[in-house]
Amino acid sequence: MTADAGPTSVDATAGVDGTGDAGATRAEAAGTGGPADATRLRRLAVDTLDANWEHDHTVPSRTLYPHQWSWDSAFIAIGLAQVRPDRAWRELASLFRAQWADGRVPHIVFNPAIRVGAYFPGPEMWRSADVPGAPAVATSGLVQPPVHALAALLAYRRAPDPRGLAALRRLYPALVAQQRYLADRRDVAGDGLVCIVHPWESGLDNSPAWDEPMAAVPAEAAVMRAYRRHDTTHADAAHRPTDLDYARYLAIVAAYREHGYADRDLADGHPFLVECPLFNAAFGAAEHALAEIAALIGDDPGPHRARATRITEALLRRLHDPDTGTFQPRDLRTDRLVNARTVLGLTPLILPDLPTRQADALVVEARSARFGVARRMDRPLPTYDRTAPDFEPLRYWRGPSWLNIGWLVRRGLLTHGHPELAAGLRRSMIGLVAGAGCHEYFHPDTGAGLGSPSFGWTAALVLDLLAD
Ligand code: 9WN
Repeated sequence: MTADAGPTSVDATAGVDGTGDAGATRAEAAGTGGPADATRLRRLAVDTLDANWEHDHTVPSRTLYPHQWSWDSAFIAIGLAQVRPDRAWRELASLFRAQWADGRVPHIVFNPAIRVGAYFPGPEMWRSADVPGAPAVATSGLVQPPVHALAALLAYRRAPDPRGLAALRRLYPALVAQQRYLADRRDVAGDGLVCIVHPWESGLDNSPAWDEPMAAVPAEAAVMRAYRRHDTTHADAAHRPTDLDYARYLAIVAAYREHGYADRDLADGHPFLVECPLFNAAFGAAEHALAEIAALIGDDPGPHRARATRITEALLRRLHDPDTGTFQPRDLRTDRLVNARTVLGLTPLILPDLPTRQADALVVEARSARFGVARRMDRPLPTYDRTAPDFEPLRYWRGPSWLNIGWLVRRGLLTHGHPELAAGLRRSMIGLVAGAGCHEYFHPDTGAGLGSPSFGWTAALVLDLLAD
């Protein structure tokens, strides 16, 4: 059981489905109906964001993740823009203050006021201060999916005032530098796609998508006896990555750190090199968003549009699996596509220039028994093929439902002309929060809340969904 401060769950029996839809699921019925329910949910979400606000950023969770995380801040800014626009811009500004000289936006920015040991692995493992070009504040050396340009654009659309425009103008060069880092330093295969060098960079840390590449990383679970994991004191160990996963995570961090976090020659020996469909879809979507931001601030959108086109073409060439019709990660160490069918494969739907044929195939995959997207969803969207024998309904990214992923898939469904499916997914996601509160993730069968009960992006994204 976790012990975050702030509001916990709402009464699952409160509120009825005012739409009169027969056959609504329990989660859907628990509060997606009348305006009173929406008000109650909004209150819960705002209270959660307020409780997690920490001087210039929002912590994902007070207990499990007490620092600033990169893609969390992006999702959180989207929700904050509606209720606390000033904080939305401060959230993004504080993250980008920690950008490295090479343009990388670190996946964790450590708050020096938090006691040593409150999160593992902490600054002592990353040792960013030893690296020329790292900021004064301690950070990790990894990145996360670049959803920030999209977040900045959407935040501005929610609060389109002169302060927002000024904030966009200030952020734009940093967002461009973030993309340039990824394009110039992380295109390990030279194919126009970004390579991630650690599963943490995907944001879906222990997804079955990484099982094949991770199996090749030499490590032993016993290594973890030398460390104290912090996550398992706040969350059930059965929900979290295993000790063997962590031993491998640390081995990959050590390899990258010893390489000075330099990206040259990675192909010669770095133990984990993967092209991820979600990361690269975000990379492409960022160029589409930058084109719109450029137009808003009087800059030239043309180069962004051209780059966006090239990224979509590269995704199609390198990560599209014609046998399944979906997108799969490519393990650069074997040059093979990974087999596991995870929700990562659906996320290129967020690209507006994905051709209709491939988009349609992704919609077929989304509607299949594997993922169950429907106008009336009887269960939440899982993160992994629920028909797979190794589907795990409780373990983190190996089955449970997460709001940021549902939010991205819904956005993709809207982009490609499936408003009814998008509406079904939206109802299902709002129902999850109505039934269980702003949890970190949810049981993919029952909708029960799992992980942290007061999680930042869940609160922010439910606000965004309610506003649509
Ligand atoms: C490692 C903060 C982060 C999210 C990731 C999620 C989890 C960290 C951890 O928490 O990862 O980065 O300690 O498990 O997997 O997506 O950004 O919420």
